Amino acid sequence: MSTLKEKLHKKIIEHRPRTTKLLKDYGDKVIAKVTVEQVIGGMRGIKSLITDISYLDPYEGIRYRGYTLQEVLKKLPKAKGAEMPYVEGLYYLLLTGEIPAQNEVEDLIIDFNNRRIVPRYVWDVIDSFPSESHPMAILSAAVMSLERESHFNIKYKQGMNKKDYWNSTYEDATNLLAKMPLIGAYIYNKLYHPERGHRYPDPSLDFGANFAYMMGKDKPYDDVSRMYFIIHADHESGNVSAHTGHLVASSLSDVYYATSAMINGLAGPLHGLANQEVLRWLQGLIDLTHGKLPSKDELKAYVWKTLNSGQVIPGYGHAVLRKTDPRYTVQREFCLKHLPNDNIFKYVDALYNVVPDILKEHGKAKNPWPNVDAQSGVVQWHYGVTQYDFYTVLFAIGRSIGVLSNIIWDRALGYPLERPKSITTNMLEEMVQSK
Ligand code: NMX
Ligand code: MLT
Repeated sequence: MSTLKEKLHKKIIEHRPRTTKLLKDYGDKVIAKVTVEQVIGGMRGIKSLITDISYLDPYEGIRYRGYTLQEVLKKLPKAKGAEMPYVEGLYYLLLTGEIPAQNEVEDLIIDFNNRRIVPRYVWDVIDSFPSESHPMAILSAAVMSLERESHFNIKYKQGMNKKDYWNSTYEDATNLLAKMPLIGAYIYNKLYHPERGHRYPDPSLDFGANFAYMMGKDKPYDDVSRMYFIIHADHESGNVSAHTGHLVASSLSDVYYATSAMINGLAGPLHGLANQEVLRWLQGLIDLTHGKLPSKDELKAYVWKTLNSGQVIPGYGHAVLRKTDPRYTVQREFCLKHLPNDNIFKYVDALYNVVPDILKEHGKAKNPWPNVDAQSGVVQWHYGVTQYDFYTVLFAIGRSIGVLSNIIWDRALGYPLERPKSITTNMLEEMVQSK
């Protein structure tokens, strides 16, 4: 057993009695009420999911296993000379709750390397897509095609004990995670650089650096990749992608089915695809102003035009957050350090100074502040990834770290099939009248 798996096993054994006690001693304790608005309004704020991997405070933003993003970026081990930590270290942290030592991450990097081989048929699936296909559709299908590799399914058919579900799920999850950057880079090269072809990974490199290498990008794109994958990894469990992954896995569908499903949820413009939408919207503004930074009044007019035509301002607002997303801030700080004179960054920064006030005046969005997606495309564009359809694939690679960690723990703690109850409009009307 690898060091990480041993540590995880120990943590699972320690944790199980807490869940058992909660269920046995407090199973019928009421912890929340549900309003009509919540039932009709997308279940906002209903506390009905449990996870220890991350928690989202509306004013502070995300914490992974209790650590803020700044703390995660500071404390996790890094490669020599790197600004951003190893992605493998984040997987260790999310699974165990502990910051790994340098040698523990190095072991994990070797383990990931050994799991990187992608079967030929996955490349065939990707190659069979027409080149106009959206990269998220290709990614979802590529992950789905790997389903036949599932260890969980083999063990399940052999009659596995429920207590052991986590073990083969860990194998499947780690196998898939190690392959995600290869699949992403292959899709990128196929769609946008067919002349270059696929670059096979360099076994001496970690998750982030390898991705940069396969994308054909020089430093500091290795750090950009590490930063990207780390900040997008998890956002507690109610967001569409994490929730979809959890829901699908709750029927004991394997991690390939669940991850493909989470990718499909992430591909919507109100969720992960917003990063692509931000760049599309920005390009509209840049074209309109011929690349010359507009005045405050011109910016305001552009924002109001979007709102008045019944569209949302991409990259702003959030279902839970009520302040500027710390993931936005991490990327902004990176931009200030590495690309302060980038023209698109200047547009993004100028918009930051006008959009929140306009959204407040508009009076609809509960959160007028920017989310992660308002900044993420700018960094990619700067380093030459200008094909913004691809941006959500980067989000998906990052998000798979959190979703897969959650699924392993779901199985370890024996969380059951998810199956909430629905009611009809008639029933709801009767319920409110009888109150
Ligand atoms: N621009 C214009 N209107 C907005 C915005 C925005 N950025 N954000 C919210 N609203 C509107 C929203 O459409 C709704 O209008 P209506 O009453 O007509 O249906 C109203 O304000 C209330 O919505 P909220 O309760 O504030 O937001 P909700 O929780 O429903 O949705 C988002 C959250 C993120 C879907 C929403 O803020 C949005 O559409 N933002 C733009 C898209 C985006 O950036 N998504 C990325 C989110 C982060 N991620 O990576 O997933
Ligand atoms: C996310 O990272 O999943 C998004 O910010 C959306 C959310 O948390 O609802």
